[in-house]
Amino acid sequence: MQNKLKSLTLIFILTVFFSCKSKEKVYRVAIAVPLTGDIAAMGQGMRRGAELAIEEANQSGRFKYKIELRSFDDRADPKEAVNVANQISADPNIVAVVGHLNSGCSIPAAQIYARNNLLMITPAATNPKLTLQQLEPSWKWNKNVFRVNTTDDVQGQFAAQYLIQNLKIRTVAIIHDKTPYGQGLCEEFQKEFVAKNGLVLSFDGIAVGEKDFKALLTRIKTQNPNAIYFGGIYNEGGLIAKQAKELGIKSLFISGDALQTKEFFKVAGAASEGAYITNVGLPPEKIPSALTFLEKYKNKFQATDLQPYDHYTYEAFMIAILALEKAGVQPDSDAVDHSKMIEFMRTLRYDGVLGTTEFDEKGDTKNKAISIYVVKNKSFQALN
Ligand code: ABU
Repeated sequence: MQNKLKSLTLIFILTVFFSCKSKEKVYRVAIAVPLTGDIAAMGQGMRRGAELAIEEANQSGRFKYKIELRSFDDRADPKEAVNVANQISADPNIVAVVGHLNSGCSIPAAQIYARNNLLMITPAATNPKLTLQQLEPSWKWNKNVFRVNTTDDVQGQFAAQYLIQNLKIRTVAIIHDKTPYGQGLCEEFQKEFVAKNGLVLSFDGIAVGEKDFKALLTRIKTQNPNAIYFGGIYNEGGLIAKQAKELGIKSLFISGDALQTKEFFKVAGAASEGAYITNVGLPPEKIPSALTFLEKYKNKFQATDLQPYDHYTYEAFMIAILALEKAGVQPDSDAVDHSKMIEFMRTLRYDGVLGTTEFDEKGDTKNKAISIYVVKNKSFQALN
């Protein structure tokens, strides 16, 4: 009889324990980036940044709920990004989305999140239109889009000024990949380069996925530009740098943030030496508040290289989680107030791995720092 009573007591305790456990509230934060395809290396890096942030938040003991990461693969394809945005918006437990990587994906996906009043923070898309579109009369929704990295108008201007003032470059050939990022960056660069009395010898578009640039580069060789400015991602950028060297082109090669990855060295090989690359924000090694993140990243992911947007993604997650904690979670129910989370973002002043983040009326960070690197011995050496 006593044994039976003990068993029943044990069953009761276990039932109560597990039913309490299963009632633990879970909030999800989504990441939407390319996890497969040609630029998956950058998307996978962003997911590593997200994993670190979620792990740290759950281990902090700050929350009565659990935060879960949900990953979505947009394959760097704008149509897939819209599909993914619809899936994310349909999950009532998703409280915010961090993404997308590509401006061409982020711009249309943002409209889906806006319709569903879901907070979106991009840690990588640099085309100004992403946030500017929220000021258009056709934007009937909450201004839900925020960006923790600065934009291509700032980056393009910086590159043009650096070439003219620091490197005494007078003539350039410009090549872009016809995406909102690549073409947009080149247009901004061109505007400033011309304004500073530089001469643009040519402005050409190539296609993402193209592999042979010899015909275009042979024409550019006859122009003998001081520099080739490229707007696009490391696969095409690496091949252009490599094939230019093979053709004996001596022009300096310069590009933007989507080439600040060791993947560029793998594609370009020895031709990456001497290339100049700009990135949005300061090098994380130079930001004291980023050092702990860098150490944790190294400990968790060992020899895996930091990709350009991993620390931005970590920061975007930390901010989304803070918005959930301070404004989203309601004291008397499990429901999340999405409008309050978005309002909270407008008042945010956050000191983290990117330095201080505050947002302007468009949702862009007020931190406009740009860094520039030169490639030496297969590493990016910061010049500012
Ligand atoms: N920021 C460069 C890569 C992502 C994009 O803006 O398309």
